[in-house]
Amino acid sequence: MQSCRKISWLTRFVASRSLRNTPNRQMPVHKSEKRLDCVIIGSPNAGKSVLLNCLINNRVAATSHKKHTTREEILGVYNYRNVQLAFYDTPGFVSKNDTKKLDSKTLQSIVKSSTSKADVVLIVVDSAKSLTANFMHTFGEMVKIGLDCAKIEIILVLNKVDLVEPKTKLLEITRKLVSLINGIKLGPKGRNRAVLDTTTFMIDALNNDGVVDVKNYLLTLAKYKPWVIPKGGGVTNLSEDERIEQIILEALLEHTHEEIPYIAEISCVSIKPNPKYIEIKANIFVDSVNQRRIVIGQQARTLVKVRTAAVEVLEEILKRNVILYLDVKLRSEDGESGGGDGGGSDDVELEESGADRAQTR
Ligand SMILES: Nc1nc2c(ncn2[C@@H]2O[C@H](COP(=O)(O)OP(=O)(O)OP(=O)(O)O)[C@@H](O)[C@H]2O)c(=O)[nH]1
Ligand SMILES: [Mg+2]
Repeated sequence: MQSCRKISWLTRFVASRSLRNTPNRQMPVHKSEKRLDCVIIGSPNAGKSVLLNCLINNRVAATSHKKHTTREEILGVYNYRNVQLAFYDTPGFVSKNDTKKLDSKTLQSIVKSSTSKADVVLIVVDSAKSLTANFMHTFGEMVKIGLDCAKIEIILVLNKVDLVEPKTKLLEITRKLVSLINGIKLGPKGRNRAVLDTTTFMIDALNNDGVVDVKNYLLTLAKYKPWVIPKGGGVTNLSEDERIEQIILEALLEHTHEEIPYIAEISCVSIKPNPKYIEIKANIFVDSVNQRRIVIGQQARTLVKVRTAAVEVLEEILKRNVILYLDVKLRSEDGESGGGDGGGSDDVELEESGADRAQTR
């Protein structure tokens, strides 16, 4: 994850909430405001969310070494003088035929709906992975969507270049991918698609290497239109609850079994600021008793790890001490338990488990 600028979530919470319900067209148009809508697409695990966080110098999207971390569109903005770069992170793009783990149609429809608002589509590629026939097919599908939707251009972003040796390999990768893009431009729907430029960047998003060049280039493409998030309105359209949920999800991905994070649903129940700390309560909903056991772990060890990891990030971002209560619940108990009091007979609320009292500040 990237380092984070100090932000005041609490003061921006109300602004971001009301913003989510406000269609752009109702915002006053300031003639001096410029904006560029940039949609980030790419295969699962290509590093899209790391790139988003890096581009906006902040931490809004969960990232992990596991695939399908991002499940919904996430907006993050970077403001420079009168220009706002609006970046839309999307779920990993999976081919229509790929039905593993998650509903590929749902994921594709999220990607397509995000891409429809793009001035620029950034196609992120994990350059450390081999260009298999399967990948090239999926890449072709992404290029078609990009060329059909982007109003200005598509940008090829070769990410994870730090993992590629020798570096001359990158030229070969670029040649193959650009020739596929050019082939699509010259194809059946080529007339409309061919007018768009394609620029290639090679970056290491994890170490913020080369990302500033992407940003500087995008700044030159911005057009006169109102900002999607007004000045002082924060860096994302995610509510404070959703940002906290992203952080807990990231910790859950890090510390639990492969399938669990895909099943689990995190719901922030309350955020109570006190003079010395912020108290946050969140539920983790799962489908079965067995899944709950996995999330909690023996003597609540897994849940303690999840909580410790989440608290560390929350404290870094909020610059405050955080007390986090995690309650693992069955989805079927949701209604009965009244939304997070630990009403179900089998519930484990971490603060009461006695396993990590030392964390309490
Ligand atoms: N070495 C290296 N690792 C990277 C780089 N960018 C991202 N990663 C790692 O790649 C993994 C995936 O990163 P994410 O940003 O979560 O990938 P994503 O494309 O958003 O994945 P989904 O949301 O699942 O589609 C994480 O473990 C990152 O730390 C990079 O430039 N270099
Ligand atoms: Mg992601």
